[in-house]
Amino acid sequence: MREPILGGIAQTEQGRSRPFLRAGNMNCGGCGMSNILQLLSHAIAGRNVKLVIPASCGAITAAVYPHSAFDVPAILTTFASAASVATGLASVARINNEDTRVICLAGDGGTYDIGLATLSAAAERNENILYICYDNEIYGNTGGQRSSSTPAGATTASTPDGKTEAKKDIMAIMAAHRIPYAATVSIAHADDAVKKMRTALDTGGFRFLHILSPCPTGWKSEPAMGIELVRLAVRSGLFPVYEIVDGERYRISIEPDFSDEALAMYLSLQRRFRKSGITEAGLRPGIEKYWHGLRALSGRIVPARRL
Ligand SMILES: Cc1ncc(C[n+]2csc(CCOP(=O)(O)OP(=O)(O)O)c2C)c(N)n1
Ligand code: SF4
Repeated sequence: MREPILGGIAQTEQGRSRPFLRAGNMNCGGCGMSNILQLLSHAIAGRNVKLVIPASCGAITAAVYPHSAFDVPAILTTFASAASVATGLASVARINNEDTRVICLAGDGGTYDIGLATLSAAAERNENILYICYDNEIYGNTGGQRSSSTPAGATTASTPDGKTEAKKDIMAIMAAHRIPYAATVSIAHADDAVKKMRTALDTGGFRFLHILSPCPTGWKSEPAMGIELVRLAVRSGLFPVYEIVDGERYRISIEPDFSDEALAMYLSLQRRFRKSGITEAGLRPGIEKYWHGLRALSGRIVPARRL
């Protein structure tokens, strides 16, 4: 039996600690996706898992064949086929009566843009897959081009003056498929994150997790500030943390305080927002509009003073 080395620690059924993302992986220092994989280790805790990863930084994480930094079997796919390959693996597991969770791990480019057709098809068929989008808001692996998840105002390799279009609402798209479980996850709130990952692992049918994933390389931020950036995004209301059951029951998981100071700090700690000059005052109306919609969907009564 292999001894644990570095990386995420997973408790197996035998109580043995086991890393899910091992040392020797290729992620940049401070990569949010590494944090996600560490949290996933805690959630998996002995469950049998297979990973499907389309073209992305995640496809490089494992390092050079025949070595792998993942402690589970991982298949790398083209962008367009990830959800289809996962469908095949889930079908084989069902036919063989195997208790296996098939997890698709994809970036925002693979999710919001290039893989959207097969993602939608698998969600519509309610395939037994957990699809995790680690959203670094760029095509990170190819030098940081804009995706439809990049927020307005962010400078990328293909939007040198700052993107002008708003970020696509992927959660609304997934809710429209009426899948059993969808949630947004904050890596700055570990208990909530692991709880949601466990719910997603143990729910049948199609599940979707959307996780904001700091990318110091593309965001032009300090590697040590990733978790703090997510905390600021959640606190300011910029990244709402909530769950959607069956596409219609919305539950807000974490209440923001809508702090302008937190929003200003979020912007100032990333050089990608400098050139466009986007400010917290510029972002606030969009945040308010989103939260009004979210409150209405979650059936919460909105105090007059707050959103
Ligand atoms: C159809 C196709 N177009 C382009 C590429 C080149 N490519 C490989 S990884 C990548 C970026 C993926 O971005 P994202 O899905 O956001 O994941 P990240 O790299 O940020 O982890 C691109 C464009 C490709 N492999 N296939
Ligand atoms: S480019 Fe960004 S997402 Fe890719 S490994 Fe580096 S920090 Fe992580």
